[in-house]
Amino acid sequence: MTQTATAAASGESATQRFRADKAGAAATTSKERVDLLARSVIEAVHAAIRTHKVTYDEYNALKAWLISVGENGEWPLFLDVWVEHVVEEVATEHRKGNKGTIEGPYYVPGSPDQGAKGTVPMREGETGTPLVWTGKVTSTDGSALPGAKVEVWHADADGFYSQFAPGLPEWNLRATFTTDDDGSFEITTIKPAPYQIPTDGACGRLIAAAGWHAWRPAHIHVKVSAPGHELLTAQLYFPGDQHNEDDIASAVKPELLLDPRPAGRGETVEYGFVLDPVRA
Ligand code: MBD
Ligand code: FE
Repeated sequence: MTQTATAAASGESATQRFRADKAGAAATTSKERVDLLARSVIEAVHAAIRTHKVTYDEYNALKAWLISVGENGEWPLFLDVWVEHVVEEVATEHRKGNKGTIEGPYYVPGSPDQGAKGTVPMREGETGTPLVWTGKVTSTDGSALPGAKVEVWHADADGFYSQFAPGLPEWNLRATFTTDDDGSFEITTIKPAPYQIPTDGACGRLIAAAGWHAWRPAHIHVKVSAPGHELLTAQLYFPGDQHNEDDIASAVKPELLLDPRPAGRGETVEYGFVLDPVRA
């Protein structure tokens, strides 16, 4: 593989993905909401300028940086890392079932369906500790949800997501599972590694300029859906990861920590999902 992953290339892919799946939402926002929210955000910027006595040099540095975020296609990355976690918190505060967390920029719908039990598509000799994950999807009243969809996606050992980094098979480490009659599923994959967001683009330059770090803890993304229930978007994390406490995307919650145990050549873990019925 001679191609290298760049922030601009993964940013461009994330931007295209967003345009294809979600860009239509603008049409449904009323004039009154746009007026309220745009004014509120602009006034928050004014307040920061007054409080910190922002200079023209700083204003021009911001302008240059914002231009490069767009040029690098990094608006999905910037928003999902520094803003989405609060949107998710507000959107799901009524729920009684599973905690969720942010989706991030690298979801792709339509991954191959493996039935109730199977292995996530991966390359021959894919690097990483094998992980067998069993669980059950239920409703908040405890009833099993057969036919629920459990979509999973995660990075490889080098921190790359298929369809956003070059040289990976299209559906590498992406799959959909469908729960069987008692709501259960069994997923075989590999444990992902801690993940660094791209450092060679505009978001990376912000991180370096501010003296932050670019790390997220190792995580497996999931979307769990069933008829009559709210879609659950979450990520699962591993105990002891040094970035569980300082995730750059602020997306770790204690309810989302797995508890894997050694088994054979790999590890095994049990984790199920409780979905909220759609509100009347
Ligand atoms: C990721 O893999 C991710 O999950 C988030 C939220 C942001 C950047 C990369
Ligand atoms: Fe991720």
